[in-house]
Amino acid sequence: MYGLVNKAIEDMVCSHFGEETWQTIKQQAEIESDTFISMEAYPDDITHRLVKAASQVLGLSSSEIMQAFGEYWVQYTAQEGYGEMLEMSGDNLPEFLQNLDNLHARVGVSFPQLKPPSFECTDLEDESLSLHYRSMREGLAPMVIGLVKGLGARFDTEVDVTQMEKRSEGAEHDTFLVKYKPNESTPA
Ligand code: 1MF
Repeated sequence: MYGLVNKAIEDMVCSHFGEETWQTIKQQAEIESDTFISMEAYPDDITHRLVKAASQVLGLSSSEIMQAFGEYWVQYTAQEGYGEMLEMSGDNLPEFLQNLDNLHARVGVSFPQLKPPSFECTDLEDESLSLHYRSMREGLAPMVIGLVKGLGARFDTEVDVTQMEKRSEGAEHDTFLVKYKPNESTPA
């Protein structure tokens, strides 16, 4: 994945646990390079090693770390140069989810080594939808749960995500039931 992903993991760990903990995690993951370059494509193995090492050092499950990372990614990319792109992708949670394939198509034009996942929305109701996630990568479903929660925070929307079908258990792809409720607070 692009170095931006590994940089986001670094930023998340450093902001919560400090630079020293990050160095320990990097060492445990046997990462040689001092810094990641956002626009360089790295082997997925690097990211997986970082998640595994973070899980060992912090005493959290890999799935907890990936979920936290998904939530973090939404705010991190918003402040690291992709704010405008995110703004163009929708004003609310269901709209944003329906525009994700377009977002990845736009990123993919400039960065050809992107391996974009696909997100398809079906069964659209007032307060729920089914989200179908298809990816060239395996094992990232917990991150998707975090990503949707991160979008909930972005749009001030209460969200509940339940995984209905798991590729890891033989399904053709991962499916999530997303229930949401915008917070209709009236500004003063
Ligand atoms: O292949 C990739 O390197 C890759 C990296 C990140 C593919 C997708 C993504 C984003 N995606 C990660 C989880 C799924 C991965 C998978 O299944 O293969 C999260 C998608 C997402 C979901 C909900 C809400 C927001 C989301 O992401 C917004 C987004 C997506 C891509 C980028 C930024 C924000 C992006 C921008 C530039 C990139 C890479 C990704 O690469 C750079 C960076 C700096 C300079 C040059 C290229």
